[in-house]
Amino acid sequence: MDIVKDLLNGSRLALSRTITAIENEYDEAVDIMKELYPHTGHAFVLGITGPPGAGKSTMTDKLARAYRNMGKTVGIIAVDPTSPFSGGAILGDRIRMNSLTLDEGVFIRSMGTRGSLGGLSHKTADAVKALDAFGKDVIFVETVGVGQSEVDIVKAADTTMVVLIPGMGDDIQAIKAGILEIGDVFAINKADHDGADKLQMELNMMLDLDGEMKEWRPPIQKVIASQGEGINELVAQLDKHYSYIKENGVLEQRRHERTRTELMELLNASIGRYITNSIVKTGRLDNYLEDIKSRANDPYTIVRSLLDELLVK
Ligand SMILES: Nc1nc2c(ncn2[C@@H]2O[C@H](COP(=O)(O)OP(=O)(O)O)[C@@H](O)[C@H]2O)c(=O)[nH]1
Ligand SMILES: [Mg+2]
Repeated sequence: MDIVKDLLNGSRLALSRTITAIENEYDEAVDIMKELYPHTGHAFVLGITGPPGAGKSTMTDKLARAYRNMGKTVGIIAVDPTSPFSGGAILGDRIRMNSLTLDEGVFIRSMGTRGSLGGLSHKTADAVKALDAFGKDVIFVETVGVGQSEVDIVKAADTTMVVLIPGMGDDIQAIKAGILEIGDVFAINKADHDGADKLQMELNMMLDLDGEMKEWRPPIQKVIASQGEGINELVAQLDKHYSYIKENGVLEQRRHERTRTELMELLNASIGRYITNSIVKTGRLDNYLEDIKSRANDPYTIVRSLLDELLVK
């Protein structure tokens, strides 16, 4: 496909169109992904999550610049599950990442919810692959919050960084289960505000309790993203984690798990669609419903016979 050739040859327009196709679930997206797939698997994917306003975009901007200074190319996907807007960069993010927009070595894209959240995590994963095939060395996936849907989104990442800020009060209790599970590196941003040390202490306690059996103890880095303070240290921590997962087979294991999940989800979705096409659209479903309601038949028997009919050839 021409669009794939162009993307692989470095066309930003082709990359942009590809992500649009992924986002809108155009039929051609599947064909594009097929051809891009052999070119993926090279980028370091960094997930960044945390509450709204924590400074994720500000931090992404600074981190991206740090990686650019090391000669690496950067892709950024800002995912906002609460926003119906997408396409270009969400305005606030664009301002926050101002310094990057003129850099040819950086590609920024926002994605919002056009469909379901579940769909969003799958689309994010495909967008990451497009950036990867394009040749980006480092790909940031910024997503709001620390709930289950965000956890799904950051599953596309090799390393996950959780950004917290002082003054969240009891919130940290509420989110701790989720964040302890997914955070490889913790950043306490807005360290210029009161309470950063207290938050660090609380977090350290939680990680100590949680981490006894774990080989990797997530580091906690204090940052003032708006002033660029602590960014180099953060990059060092991220690099350290990436080296660790590469050397200890964790990266391999995570990618294996991710590949498995992806294949299973794709398969389930395809089977679901196939069944929908054969039962719902042909009107057979309504007949079954009548039979079930009148007790002429039951759901279990119908499912069994449909499976025999549709899947066993
Ligand atoms: N005081 C202070 N403000 C910051 C810091 N980092 C970011 N901010 C501000 O916090 C606000 C939210 O930042 P943003 O990056 O958009 O947060 P996001 O929603 O997590 O992406 C912006 O007004 C930033 O300028 C920091 O280290 N200290
Ligand atoms: Mg943001």
